[in-house]
Amino acid sequence: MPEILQEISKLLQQGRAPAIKEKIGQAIQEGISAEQILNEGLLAGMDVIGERFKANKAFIPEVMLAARAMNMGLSVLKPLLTQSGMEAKGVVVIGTVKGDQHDIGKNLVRMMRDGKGLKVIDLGVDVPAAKYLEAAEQNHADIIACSALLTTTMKEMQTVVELVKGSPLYGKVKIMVGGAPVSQAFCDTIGADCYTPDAATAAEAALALCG
Ligand code: B1M
Repeated sequence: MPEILQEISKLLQQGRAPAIKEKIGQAIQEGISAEQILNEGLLAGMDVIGERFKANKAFIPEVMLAARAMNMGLSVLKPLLTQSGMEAKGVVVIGTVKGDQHDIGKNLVRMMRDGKGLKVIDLGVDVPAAKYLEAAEQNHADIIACSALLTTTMKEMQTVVELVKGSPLYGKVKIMVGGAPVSQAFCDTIGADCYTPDAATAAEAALALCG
């Protein structure tokens, strides 16, 4: 692995957002692909922070700084991971469910979908079930996409599924779910339409559902 990717991973772990921005610029100039910078630099660094957080070796302020650096890094990579100027192939309403503030995975899914030429309406974090439906109706969405990172909040996805089933959107909108605690079995149990484990497959599946 190029040394600069290890440096990016380290800077992410240290939460050094401006330095990450500079280092990513340098990696791009060295000809390293955006995908490799994302996977082997930024996400590798976030994995380390995640493990340390789990083991009570990293604490919330440190994790928040790492998250800020991650989002800064994603903003630099965004133009390279997405294509612009094409006609929208479908409309997706995306958000992190009610009670959940984690947005990095959701931002990544959004970015990959932008890259597939889908129009993505991002409702942010802590999104109540009714707000997904409201936005889907207003924007004639093809897909409602829910992200959750907490075992305590993933149940909110079931509320979204049930609200859609009782609304005029039923049959018109597909519901996609994802996030670290979510699985295919959970998706089947709540009656959502599609589960994918990562942002790249989420983008491909969304495109297929719109097609
Ligand atoms: Co939190 N946190 N956190 N956290 N945090 C986790 C999730 C945790 C696993 C850490 C741990 O203890 N091991 C744990 C959850 C345990 C559980 O529920 N079983 C946890 C906890 C407990 C908490 C708090 C409760 C801590 C506290 O306050 N005591 C608190 C909750 C706040 C709240 O939401 N109400 C909290 C807070 C925070 C921060 C604010 C400090 C920060 C979030 C900052 C932010 O997002 N802006 C944070 C972070 C950063 C993490 C970890 C370290 C990293 C999460 C992340 O961004 N990963 C996380 C530990 C870990 O995951 N190892 C942890 C990188 C991201 C790219 O991955 O989001 O999984 P992920 O997305 C993936 C896939 O899941 C998928 O695509 C992405 C990859 O391509 N995906 C989808 C995601 N959404 C999708 C949707 C799709 C399809 C795929 O379709 C719709």
